[in-house]
Amino acid sequence: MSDDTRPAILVAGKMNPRVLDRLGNRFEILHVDSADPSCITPDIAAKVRGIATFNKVPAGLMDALDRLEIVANFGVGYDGVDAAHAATRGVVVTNTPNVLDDEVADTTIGLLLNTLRRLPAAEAYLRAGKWVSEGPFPLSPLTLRGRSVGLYGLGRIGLAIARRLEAFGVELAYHTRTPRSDVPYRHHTSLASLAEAVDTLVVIVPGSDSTRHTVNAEIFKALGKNGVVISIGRGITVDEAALVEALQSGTIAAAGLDVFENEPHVPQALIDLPTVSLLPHVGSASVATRNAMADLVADNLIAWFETGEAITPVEETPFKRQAR
Ligand code: NAP
Ligand code: 8YV
Repeated sequence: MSDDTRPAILVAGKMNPRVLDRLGNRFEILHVDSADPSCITPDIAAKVRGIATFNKVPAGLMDALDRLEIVANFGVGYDGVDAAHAATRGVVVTNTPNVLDDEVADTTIGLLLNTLRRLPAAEAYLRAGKWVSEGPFPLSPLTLRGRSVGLYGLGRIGLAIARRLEAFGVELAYHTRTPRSDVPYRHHTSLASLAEAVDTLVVIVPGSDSTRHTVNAEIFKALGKNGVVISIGRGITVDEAALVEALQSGTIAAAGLDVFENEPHVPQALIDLPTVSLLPHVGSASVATRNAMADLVADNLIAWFETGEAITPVEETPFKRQAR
């Protein structure tokens, strides 16, 4: 074994290069191919005290690392990190809240307008020379004008989306488990009640057992034939098979999706539908915002080992570092 005394950080698979640059000489970085516990050799197990991850740390990987203290996730959503298991082990999990709110909210507005006004199809039409050969692009059957928008989730990003939508002059309502006291929008105690009340649903809840497939056939029926669904939280919240059915049958009018159940795989039936606007999970994907996220990943690791306290621990693991 080496006599390196720097804390060892495990990177399983890919990591944003800025995270690795920022960790610099303070840490020893150990790379393995995947988050599968079988990748952990006795030498790695004896050293690793932290993990930097793109949202994939199963319980088995934590259990293969006796000295593990911290899992620093690149992303605000940490549904791929078993935070409940980390809590039982006294391991702190950190994520990247706040620094991406505005970027993801901007993307959501773009996706909403693309879906309603068919702007990507209009651009493809121009690029294909059809404006010249066939004349003006067909009028969009849908518009944001006169719509009422329901937000499923009104946390950091949901609120940033709502603030933007206020400027568009649409009616706003929301569903969360706990109503907020600091917003003027109408709260609905159930998602079904929200879907009955609005014609446009923006899905910005975390992926979890409590949200899995909650946007389903019942919700599409409640939205109605003018209904539009925009999904920017996590793919598992939307029942994709039921969504395809609802779009094909005209139960709802259109959908815009940035996240999918089995990324990067997108069902061909969705790709084939002209009433769907699709993005490859780019909500936060600008260089500036990804740099800010990378800095927060690195700063959490640095703070943990230098001050004994992480900057943005998730709610399941509000731990401080004990002398170990
Ligand atoms: P947040 O501040 O924790 O907000 C989550 C919101 O969802 C809260 O309003 C919460 O309210 C609500 N919620 C959670 N579980 C619920 C349930 N079972 N039923 C109803 N409402 C529920 O999180 P955030 O920072 O806004 O991020 C939200 C999610 O967006 C992330 O977890 C991530 O998955 C996703 N995301 C996607 C991208 C992208 O690139 N597409 C980028 C960033 C984030 P209550 O707790 O009161 O219910
Ligand atoms: C990231 C995200 O693109 O923060 C999140 O939860 O979904 C996105 O901002 C993703 O986590 C990077 O892996």
